[in-house]
Amino acid sequence: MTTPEPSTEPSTEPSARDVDVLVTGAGITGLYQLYRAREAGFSVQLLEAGDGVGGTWYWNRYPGARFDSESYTYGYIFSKELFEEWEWQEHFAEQPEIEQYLNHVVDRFDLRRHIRFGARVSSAVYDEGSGTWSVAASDGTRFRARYFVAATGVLSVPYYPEVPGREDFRGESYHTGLWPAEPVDFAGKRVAVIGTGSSGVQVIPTIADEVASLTVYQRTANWCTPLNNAPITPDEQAELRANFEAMCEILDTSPSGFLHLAHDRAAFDDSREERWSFFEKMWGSPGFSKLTSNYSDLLMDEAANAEWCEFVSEKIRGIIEDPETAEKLIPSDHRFGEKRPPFVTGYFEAFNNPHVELVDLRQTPILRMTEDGIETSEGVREFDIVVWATGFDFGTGALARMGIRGRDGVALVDHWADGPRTFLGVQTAGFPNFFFPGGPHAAAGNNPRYNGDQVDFITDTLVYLRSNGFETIEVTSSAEDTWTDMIDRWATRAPSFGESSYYFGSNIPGKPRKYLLNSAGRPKLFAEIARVAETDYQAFTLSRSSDRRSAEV
Ligand code: NA7
Repeated sequence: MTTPEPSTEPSTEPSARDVDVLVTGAGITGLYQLYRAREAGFSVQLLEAGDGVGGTWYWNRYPGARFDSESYTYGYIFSKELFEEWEWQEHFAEQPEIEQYLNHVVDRFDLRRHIRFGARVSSAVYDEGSGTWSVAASDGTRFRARYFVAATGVLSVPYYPEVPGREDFRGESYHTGLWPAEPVDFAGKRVAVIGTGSSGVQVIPTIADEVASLTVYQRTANWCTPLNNAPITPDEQAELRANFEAMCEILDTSPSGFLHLAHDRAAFDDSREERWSFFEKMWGSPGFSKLTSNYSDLLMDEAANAEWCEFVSEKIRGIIEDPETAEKLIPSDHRFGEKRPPFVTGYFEAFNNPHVELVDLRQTPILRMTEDGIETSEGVREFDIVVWATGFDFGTGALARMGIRGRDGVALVDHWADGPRTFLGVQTAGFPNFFFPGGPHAAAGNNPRYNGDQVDFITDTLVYLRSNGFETIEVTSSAEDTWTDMIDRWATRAPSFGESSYYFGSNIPGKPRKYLLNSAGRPKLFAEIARVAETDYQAFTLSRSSDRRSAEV
């Protein structure tokens, strides 16, 4: 990682505007933070790099981009009125509907006037004297904020692999995570998609019928299972509204923020026949239930996991007509759940289309991009459009690029040189009054539920500080150590996400291999938050400006 230069401008620079809370990022977490802080009576400004709201759901507007958590469980549940008036059209909404929803939320709660678009934070420096953050954005605006909240997301910095000659390609080239606002015309084009993670497997079947030819460059096959999406019927809409409180209860007590209840049986409590019949039910179930409602020991018992993988492999072989292609699409290097499983609609079926072809990069690696296409060890293929579905600098990518410097001018990237260190995934020692909900160590499940918990905690904390006359808050190193050690311990619990997963940062050359999620789940987060309140914020150092002045004397 590189260390951005600090701003040399003084924090009292006349054009800097004062604000209680400066939020960065108009995604689901940042908008909720804006709403909560404003409702609590703070002055709030939100800076957003894009030209519209949505965050990840603004930039990832590639064809086929959609939720794979149920729409009504991913959207906000803080307002029953909002829930009742917004009718999601599908159980797993597509990107345009998601963007419309978030715009609706912004207008319904009159949040837009607090948002500045086209303002990418370029530096954020803590000023110890005043206990404030001096924040500069790419559009020239400057703010001095008491509290700085970076809600910049975990999937916001697209990753392009270092393929020689990438810039030489003269055709159209797009990254799924930086998709243009204008529609891309795929009709009759020769298209390549590189990458078969959750994004690639959504794009591929969506454009397959439109293109002249589609070549899929796969390095690692993933355990894809059906999303089983459907429109929400009028009866289901009525049911959702009638059961709002019950749904919230389940979501608020779910360890990973999903609606799907855990199964009460281990795999070998059942006979093989019963297991395969249950697997069939899982195959037909919606989204993440294949992970959360499958046999209780699926991720812990190797034999159980292997049998589910055998079942899924049989399904893949049953769908794909060409046996060689089928074998290439069956993962051979990881078990189900070791990497983030994608959920698909028509993905395997797309390969039955004669103009869709799979290139196995394990057999024929990419050597370089040429002006006209992609060269692998088997030769050059020419393309009109190349889609890079090659993932993100996950977890810490955005925070590392904002020029964040805390006490004594220490850069966040230096403090985190060996991987992120946090308490509750919201604060890090040496960076007073700085919070990062929805960042590293935040979630391992249905993200908005965890991130919302963090925003609630941050807002309650700001209110506590105000009520008790404190102006600065900084987590202690020992609280940070305890939480970070806990995160690392949970990360190695076999056989959850493997180290080959980008959840350890392993997709980015040179990035430290450190776990970036919180696999202890929300119960652990809730327990720690409760402890913070019970112990009067012992995990933090709180101070008033008079304390700081006396310390300086
Ligand atoms: P992912 O899941 O990180 O997938 C990236 C894909 O790109 C994956 O198939 C990678 O293969 C592939 N990749 C990366 N580098 C290369 C190179 N150099 N050559 C060929 N292929 C490469 O990102 P997504 O955008 O699909 O999904 C991110 C999240 O969005 C997902 O988890 C959901 O939360 C939604 P690899 O597996 O590394 O061999």
